[in-house]
Amino acid sequence: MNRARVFSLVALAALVVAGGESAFVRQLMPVAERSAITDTSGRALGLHGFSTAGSAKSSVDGLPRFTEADLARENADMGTNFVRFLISWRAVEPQPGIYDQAYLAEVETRVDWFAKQGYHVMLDMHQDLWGTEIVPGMGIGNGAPGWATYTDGLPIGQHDMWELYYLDAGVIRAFDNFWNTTGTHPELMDHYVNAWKAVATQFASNPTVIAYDLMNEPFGGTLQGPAFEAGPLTNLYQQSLDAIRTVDPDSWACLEPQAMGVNWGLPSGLGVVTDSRPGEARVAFCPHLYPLAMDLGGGYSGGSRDMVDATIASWIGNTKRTAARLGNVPIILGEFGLDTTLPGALDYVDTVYAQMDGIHAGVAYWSRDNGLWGPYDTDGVTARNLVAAIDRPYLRAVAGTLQTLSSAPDRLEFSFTPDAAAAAPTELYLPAVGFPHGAAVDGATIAHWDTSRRILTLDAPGNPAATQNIVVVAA
Ligand code: IDC
Repeated sequence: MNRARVFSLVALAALVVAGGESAFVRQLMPVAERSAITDTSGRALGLHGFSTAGSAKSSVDGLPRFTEADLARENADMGTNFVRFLISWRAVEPQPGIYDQAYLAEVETRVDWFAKQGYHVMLDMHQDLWGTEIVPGMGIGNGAPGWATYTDGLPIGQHDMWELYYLDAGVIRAFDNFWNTTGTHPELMDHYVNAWKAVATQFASNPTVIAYDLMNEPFGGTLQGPAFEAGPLTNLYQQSLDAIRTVDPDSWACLEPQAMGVNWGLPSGLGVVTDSRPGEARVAFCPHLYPLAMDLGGGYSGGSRDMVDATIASWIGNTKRTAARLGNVPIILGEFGLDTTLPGALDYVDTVYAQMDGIHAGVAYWSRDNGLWGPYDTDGVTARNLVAAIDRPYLRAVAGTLQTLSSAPDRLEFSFTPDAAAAAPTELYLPAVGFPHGAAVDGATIAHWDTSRRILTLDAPGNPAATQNIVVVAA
């Protein structure tokens, strides 16, 4: 990392540190019990999986290079139950007002692969740097359709680090036009909202799709921090959810904060989004975690490790406060990841999962692409070191409200308040490496042990009124 790049990243940081919640607001936030994303049986879900996949960003058909066999391999190797599946506005609405039903059907074919393996799907409307057409033919950005890309002739440079394109005038202008900060494109946000309605129309009756991640890593252009997040971003989310609710009363809406700064542990100024569905609100907070010290190339060792730990600590505090402020909403870590050849990389992965257990957050690792950040080599088959780090014990679903959770490679300990209305049992995933001969359980009775899928099912508790304290160890 040369000095110029470090300074550029520090400049990015300076753009956003002025934003966020005030210390006053922070002090008033209660640390309240959070709700959880639930399945159709009313169980609180533990979500472990990948963002699948970056390869969808640039493919002509908008689909990731990912096959049903790839999914079977992933499930056998790591026991995942969740996917953050990349879709894009350019593929949903290739021409203004024209929705590509063939594309949506292809997405649903993939959703059905996940359904057969017992997964839950979150559809992620992905974008980076606005769209593929910010510099036509260069493959720099992704997400928005060409017809919605207005850089107004402003320049876009050339950078080694993709994030630095966010500082270029042409990219900033494309966002300013979308958020209608320029006052010249009020139609663009309406199109985006209606694109979500088209997606929700396709998936409303598909129980495998549990959530919609309304926008990947929102960027405010010339608006940053609360001016952006509490302004046009909250407004777009509200309009999108309202449109989704006209066709889909049940799926969750996942709200990402602005990425810049919040990815590094700074607070979010996102506003409250209300859910018009009857019953409980189904809104979740889904930030990303990318410590700046890691971006600077230091990995997770020495002084860089200390900085990363400090980032994780502030990220957790700020994430909990924002989730409380948004209405005690559930948390999903929508992205974290790194080049796992960096020093200490797997320790970092372990640390993040342990910390997310502590706040009961679902996790989607970035990403399910082959190569240095992913679980498999470029051949798509040879397991990399990441596989062992992701293949960890976790709670797939709990028939009640989770109170505490902690895990080690050969142990899972948790407590929960049973919910008599839950129509399916508590389920755990226990990897072969830590549980070669299955599990012994204290505090509950084993109903079933699926040795091939490595899923342990527990009987409903004898006394449903009492908090259950359960310890699962290797047999
Ligand atoms: C990265 C891809 C990289 C691509 C870049 C721009 O790994 O190949 O060139 O996007 O499209 C994010 C983004 C996610 C990024 C990821 C890793 O949400 O799209 O993928 N990342 O850089 N935010 C922070 C990191």
